[in-house]
Parts: sequence; structure tokens; C-alpha cells
Amino acid sequence: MDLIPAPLDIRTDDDLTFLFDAESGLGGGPGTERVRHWLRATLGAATGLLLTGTGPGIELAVVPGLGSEEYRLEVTGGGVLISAGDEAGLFWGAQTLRQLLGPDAYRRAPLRRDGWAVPRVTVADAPRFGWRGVLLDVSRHFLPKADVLRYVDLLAAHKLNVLHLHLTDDQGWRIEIKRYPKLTEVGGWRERSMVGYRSGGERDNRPHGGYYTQDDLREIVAYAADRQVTVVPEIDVPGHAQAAVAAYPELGNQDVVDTGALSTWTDWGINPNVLNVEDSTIRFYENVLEEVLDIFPSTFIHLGGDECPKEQWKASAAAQNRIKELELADEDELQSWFLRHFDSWLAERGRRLIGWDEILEGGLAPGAAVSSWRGYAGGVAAAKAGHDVVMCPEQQVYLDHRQAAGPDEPIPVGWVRSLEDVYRFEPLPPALRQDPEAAAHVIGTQANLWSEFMDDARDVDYRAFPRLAAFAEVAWSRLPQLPEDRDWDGFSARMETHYRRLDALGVEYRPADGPKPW
Ligand code: TNX
Repeated sequence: MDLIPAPLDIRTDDDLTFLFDAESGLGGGPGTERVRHWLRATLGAATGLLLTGTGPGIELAVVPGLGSEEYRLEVTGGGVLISAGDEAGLFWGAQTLRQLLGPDAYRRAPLRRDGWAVPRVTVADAPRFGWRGVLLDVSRHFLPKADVLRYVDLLAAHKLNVLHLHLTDDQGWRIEIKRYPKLTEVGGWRERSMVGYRSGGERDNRPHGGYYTQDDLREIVAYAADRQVTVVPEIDVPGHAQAAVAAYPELGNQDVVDTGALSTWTDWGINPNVLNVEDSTIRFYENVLEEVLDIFPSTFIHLGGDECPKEQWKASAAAQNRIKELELADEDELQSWFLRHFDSWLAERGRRLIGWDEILEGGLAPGAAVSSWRGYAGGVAAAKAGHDVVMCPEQQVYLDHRQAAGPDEPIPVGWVRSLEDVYRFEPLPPALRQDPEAAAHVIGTQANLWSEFMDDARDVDYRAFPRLAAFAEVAWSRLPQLPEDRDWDGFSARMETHYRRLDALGVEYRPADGPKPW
């Protein structure tokens, strides 16, 4: 059966199966409509079964007594019963059923119209973490909407439930803001591509860009919601904002640099051009966020806060005046003040701020949650101080990093992180395993796909897979916490079937025996 991610418990008594046929139906009570709709569309397309018959088939039920996202799946001679405490649980049960039907259930048209059997099993399952995320960096390289929608399906197929969209950075602003059209007109484009794999590490000097309209993003949000995926938008401040400054020079530190001469950045790394701390800039970003909140219902709104160089603030009389006026100690506290403002601004609107672990410097805003990326330390400190944490340490789960050491690996970034390394990743470090109260603040874990070196969806597939399958199991399943106790051989054996699923989906994963020739 080779389920990935592995369920909490699976029992099978015999070698019998339940066989779907033209008479098979699909039913369920209140609260099951959306999942039925998805099942009919997805399994219907793959199998050619209409699932409109009156015979035994699939039955869905919302039942009391099961926790959030928890489900049971029972296959007997009388058909398939998926019961759950909520719609999310039903949906994850439906995804498990898809795996039980075999790899061809992942196709979009049937290779055959009969012989769709599922083994008779009882599965009891629930996730370890509530936040099982993936970051897509659509700023460094724009990913067209159709590719983002496909990624939502790929996340959902792996029971991952948060899509963190990195919408703005130095190299591109990708979200239409009606009040400030230049953000996309100017900040959505740059005069040349950054280094991309296809160009062999050289600049190809072609312009690059693109952005999502607000309707595109609403569509992505709705599509994701139908698949139990929450889209968390990121608007990166006060660093990583050159595209915004290029569009509106008044946002930058004009008393230090000629911000009017800036354009959307074409390099990678850390950029000195940060936002100024004027009231007008704060109003500007409030207005941007008004529109962001209107599109994204997510409780968490990511405001970045990472890698903010402080040199311009050190040199700027305006920034120094701000520090004096607010009686702050230094530029770290200035950044903290900036983020605290948005922390309470979001809280007043029923939302919560999440930021990268640099937001700990100069004091964490009271309601803020932390994405711990520079290792575990920031996350440990935040959790011990009672803040929620998403663990995404770069050495373990930055999937832009190379998967093998060979010279033919596409653009070698950072550390080698093989499939096995990711499978042995443990989100809770020893410091938190010994402190259950703090550990409870680790609301989840996330794998990040930064796209400086990924210039299209094929590159994203290559880096994301197969490692995202291992990450999904780490995030969902209750694996032994000690990395050395993980059953790597067992996982590898299950991956053999999972590769067939990825093949059926058309995912261009990195093959086990080396890079693809393109
Ligand atoms: C660090 S993670 C960054 C990103 C880069 C990434 C490349 C983080 C908050 N900042 O801006 O894209 O490294 O691996």
C-alpha cells in the first residue's frame, strides 16, 4: 500500500479488495459536499468512474469524537467509509483513498475503465503538526498562476496544508495593489534575468517578470481552500524591499541614497536598500496590507523581517531622529518598533504577524510568531518565551540547496541535503523535547523553496521532489524523534510506489541515480 506520509495506524486482515464498478456511488451527509466534489472530479477523471451509481462505493461522514484533521478510513466488502471530525479530516482520508487506488489514480484521464480495486484496510490517522508548510518564492522568479495551482495540488496530495507565498522581495513585487499600481508596473519586472539553471549559470540578459492580479490570488486562495491548504502571504519589510523602493522612491532612505535611480534588483544576496521609517511609509504599507487582508483570509500574515541591513539607517539623519524621538537603543530596536506597529495593527484586525527569526532582535512584538530559519535557536528562544514557532532551519529544509555533491548538479547552492537527510529531519530539537510546555508552541514545520536559481516550474519540481515527500512524512507522521531511529529503508521501499505516483502526476523529480539531462 506504501502510503506516504505514513498513517498513525493501518490494519489489514486479508488479501481481499473492494472493487469499484459502474454502479459505485458516492454519498455523504452535511459537511461532506466539498470533499465529494473534489473526489468526483479527481478520481472521476483518473478512473473514468462517474461515481453516480446506487451501489456500494464511497461514503463520507462527519462524526463527533475525532480531532481536527483526524480521520478513519475503512474498506470492507460494502465499500469505503471515510469518517472525520471536520472537512479537513475527510479530505486527508480522501487523499489516502487515492493512494490505495494505485499510481494511475493520479492521472487526469483513465488508462482503463475497470479494475479499480482498493485493499480492505482500516486506517486511523491524524497529523503530528497543524502547520505543514511549503514556501514558494515567486519573487526571485515569477511562477505563473497555473504552476502555483499545480503546486497546491501537489501539497494537498502530500497532506501539506500551508502554502507560504513569498510575494515581494528586492527582485520582484508580484501582487497587484490597486492603490499603488507602480508596485507591479515597475517592481514586477527587472531588466534581466538572474542566474538561472537553463542559462548555465550565466545571465541571459532577458527581461524577467510577472505578477498576479488580485483576482488571480483570490482564485489561488479559493482553490487552495477547497484542498484544505491555507495560503499565507508574505510582504517582506523593512529589508528585501528594493522592488518597492524602485517603484516608489519615497519609501527609501533618500537622505542617504539616490533612491530615484534604483531599479528592481537583478542580483541575489542581501541588499542594502531598506525602507525608511517615516510615518508616510508606515501608512503606505498599512494601505498595502488593507488590500492583502482583503484577499487572504489566513490568520497569519508574514511580514518578513529577515536580513535587514542597518547601514542606511545608521547613516540617515531621519532614521537617527526617529531613534532619538522614540528613545530607542539602536537600529535593531528601530526594526523591532517598525514590526511591533504592524503586530498591533494586524491584531486589531483579527490577524497575527509571523516573521523570520531576525524579528527577535531588538525585542519580539507581543503577538508575533516566528519562522525559525537560521537553525533552531531563534525558534527555541521564541517558544520558551511563549511565542508560536514554525521550524524551518535552513541546513535541514531549504530545498533550494543541492541534493547531491556531484559536479553536474544544477547550480549548487549551500549544503548537500539528500532525500535521506530530509527524512531524518526532526522539527523539535533536544532543547524543546525536554520542555513540553515550550514544545507545544511549535505549531509546525515548513520546507522553503527559494528561487534565485530556479527559473521555471521544471526547476522547482527538480528541487522540491522527491524531498517534499520525505518532508511531508516528517510533518505529518509520528516518526521516532531521534534521526538515527528513523526507518529509512522502509521509507525508501515505499518511495518506489510513490515515484510511480509522481510519474503519473507528471512531476519532474530528481531521479535517484542523478540529475536529469536537461
Ligand atoms: C536566506 S530565509 C533568505 C532568502 C534567500 C535564501 C536562500 C530568509 C529569511 N532569507 O532571502 O532566498 O536564504 O537560500
